Amino acid sequence: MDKIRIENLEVFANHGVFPEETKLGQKFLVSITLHVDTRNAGKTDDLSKSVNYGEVSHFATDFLRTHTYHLIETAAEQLAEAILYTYLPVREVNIAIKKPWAPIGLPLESVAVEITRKWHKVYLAVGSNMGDMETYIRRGIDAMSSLKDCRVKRVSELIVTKPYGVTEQENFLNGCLEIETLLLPLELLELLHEIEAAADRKRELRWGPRTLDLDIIFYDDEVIGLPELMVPHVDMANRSFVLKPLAEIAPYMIHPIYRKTVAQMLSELKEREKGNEKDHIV
Ligand code: A4P
Ligand code: MG
Repeated sequence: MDKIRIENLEVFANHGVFPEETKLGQKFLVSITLHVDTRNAGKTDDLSKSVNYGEVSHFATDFLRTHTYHLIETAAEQLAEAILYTYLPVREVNIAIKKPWAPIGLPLESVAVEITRKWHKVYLAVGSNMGDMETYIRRGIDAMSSLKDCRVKRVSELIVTKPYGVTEQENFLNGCLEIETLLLPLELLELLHEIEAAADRKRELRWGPRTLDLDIIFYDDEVIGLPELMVPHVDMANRSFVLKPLAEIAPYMIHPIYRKTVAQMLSELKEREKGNEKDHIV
């Protein structure tokens, strides 16, 4: 993606662990790289189609002057989030904060932290087969969209499906959603567990009945193999209750390992299930 760079913006502010730093203040040098698609602005010569670097420079200066943090790590983290919340065309931001006068009692040119933060595109599968299933699902989605660091972009139709795995249980209501989030994968998993817990979810039986289940299907095109989190979801290729609603909102999304689109995975699953009793869509 194209980039707009602001380099070594000088800001006099009060961040630091020592009391004299927060009291007297010192100079910080701030570099900001905005990942923005500038093609349209470049073709039309119209600033409203880009991001105004002057405005962002003033925004960063005001932000760093009006907040006081012990750590430049925190200053960079908070500034990155504030920019990503405020300037919608900015998909990713890189921030470096240098402290040329760091009081460490030794001569040094500067110390700096540099971080990159971005909006991640994530697909989630949602399911319920207890109580008022639709209400549990809609409340779960609302809980997610009420958070600053998550934006719900698309929600598929909710479909009734036959239970897969443990088959002696009620039918499910299933769907998929596309979200954008600043959360990292394990932070997102923790959030999903909190939303499930708020929906009276009890973990009694694996694959058993549940009020609300939220699974991460894709996280950008990352492949994650941790004991507590596997992405893409390991069994998605065998689940029509995932692939069908996912194909509605992201048919051309490519599985990063199988290198197949969601639509292709769905049609291959239908082919495999043809003729036997395994069609899980009611
Ligand atoms: N975990 C690992 N990878 C992921 C991921 N990509 N997303 C871990 C979310 N969680 C992931 O899940 C167990 C643990 O899996 C989590 O703590 C997390 O660390 P859980 O939700 O606590 O338990 P579970 O849901 O009973 O087990 P599991 O294996 O996640 O079951 P599934 O795969 O969610 O399947 N039939 C129909 N028709 N529709 C359904 O929605 N759902 C299930 C549950 C079975 N049959 C179904 C449906
Ligand atoms: Mg689950």
